[in-house]
Amino acid sequence: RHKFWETQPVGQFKDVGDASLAEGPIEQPTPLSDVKQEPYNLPAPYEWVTCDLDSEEVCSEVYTLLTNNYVEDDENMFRFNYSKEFLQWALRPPGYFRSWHIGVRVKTSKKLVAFITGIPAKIRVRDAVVLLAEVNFLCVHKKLRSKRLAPVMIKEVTRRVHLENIWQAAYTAGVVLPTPITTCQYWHRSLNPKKLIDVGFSRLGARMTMSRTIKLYKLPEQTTTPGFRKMEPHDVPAVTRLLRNYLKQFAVAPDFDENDVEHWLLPKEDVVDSYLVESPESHEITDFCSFYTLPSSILGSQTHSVLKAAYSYYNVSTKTPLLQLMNDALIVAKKKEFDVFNALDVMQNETFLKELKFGPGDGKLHYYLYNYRLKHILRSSELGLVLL
Ligand code: MYA
Ligand code: JJ1
Repeated sequence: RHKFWETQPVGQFKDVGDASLAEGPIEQPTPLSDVKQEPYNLPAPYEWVTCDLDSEEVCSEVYTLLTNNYVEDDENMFRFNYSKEFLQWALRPPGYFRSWHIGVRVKTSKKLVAFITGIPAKIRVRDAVVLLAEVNFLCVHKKLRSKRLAPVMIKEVTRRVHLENIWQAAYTAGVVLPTPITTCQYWHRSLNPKKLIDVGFSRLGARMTMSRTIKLYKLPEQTTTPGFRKMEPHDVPAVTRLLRNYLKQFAVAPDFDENDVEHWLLPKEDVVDSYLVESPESHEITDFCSFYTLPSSILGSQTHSVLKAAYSYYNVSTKTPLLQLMNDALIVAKKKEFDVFNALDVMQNETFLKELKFGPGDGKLHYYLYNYRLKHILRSSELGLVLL
């Protein structure tokens, strides 16, 4: 059934639930001198390129490939539209490897037709901190689908990760592969219900009019938590402490240091937003919330071309109830003219989703580890990791 994935060191369907197999790496590392030195073979018309994302021109080519060919919903109504600034942020974290930004071009025309990336990350899996590659942005041009290019691209990124002496990876997909460590549900909170209904993202509920719907989703103009403010550079040490302490409770979560927090969580316009609560009395940082900006192209509409979506990222509550903190996040997202606020049912998100009028979407997101076995599938609430 999975001619490629059956050959890879990943949990196989036949082994699900087999507690006799140990938790940890599936295969041992080989000496670096045994890692294949030459790239895998592509079909003759194509060639490998390393994409230099410092180059405005290359970045635009990647942006165009993804804008026209990346992930769509199951009815092909919307397509992720990651911005160039977002891609540069997502792909150049501390310690990134340029060699993991892999393109495929047509030899004759030099047109970019496929892409896959890795970035290094430290992820804690129960008690073990694993240095791994987060693999993302796998994309094959629509005209080149079903030619088995994806397996070659996955093998090539694997080879380049191995060359850096890294032997594990984490990735997400909307499709079921061998075998998820957990499966998450997408939830959506309407901020601009009229537009969402107009473009077919959501529907008028039973016995609901447009004006009742708009009223249902209305939010206050101002946030409610005293001391709620945007994160600033001098907050990095306090936010790092808060987040590290919070993420301890999850079975799988990033092991962020201050450099990571500076990169991933300091606000970057139209890319990532972070807010925190500074106690008006003690000036302690007690709570934190963040979301990233990922618009989608609207494929069919005469009236609107982009859906502006915020995605819940990392949130920590120690003093402000999470429900109140996330309500403030919705208020700032609405002020920034997002149409919808999306979240997965990871971490403690289930404690606010229904109450804050999120509704379940038609999409699921499966999380995977490469060359690392877990004895048991996790509940989504045991997952402390959000990939972009
Ligand atoms: S997930 C986002 C993926 N991208 C999209 O969905 C964009 C739109 N779709 C496309 O561009 C193509 O349909 C893609 C497949 C490129 C997805 N992850 O070439 P094919 C398997 C893994 O004939 P195509 C993200 O970016 C499929 O089961 N495998 O198919 C994370 C089959 O194998 P098998 C996938 O449709 C990516 C084979 O590919 C996926 O032309 C993580 C068919 O190949 C998928 N999303 O192209 C990658 N979709 O026969 C893994 C299909 O066995 C990283 N397939 O069932 C692993 C870790 C590597 C590093 C390890 C370091 C140590
Ligand atoms: O956005 C998604 N679904 C929307 C739109 C559905 C359009 C028809 N298919 C949705 N809308 C309902 C919202 C409604 C608002 C009021 C309350 C009730 C709910 O459900 C879905 C997620 O639900 N998104 C996708 O399908 C996109 C792909 C998701 C998989 C991504 C995998 C790629 C990751 C690689 O890193």
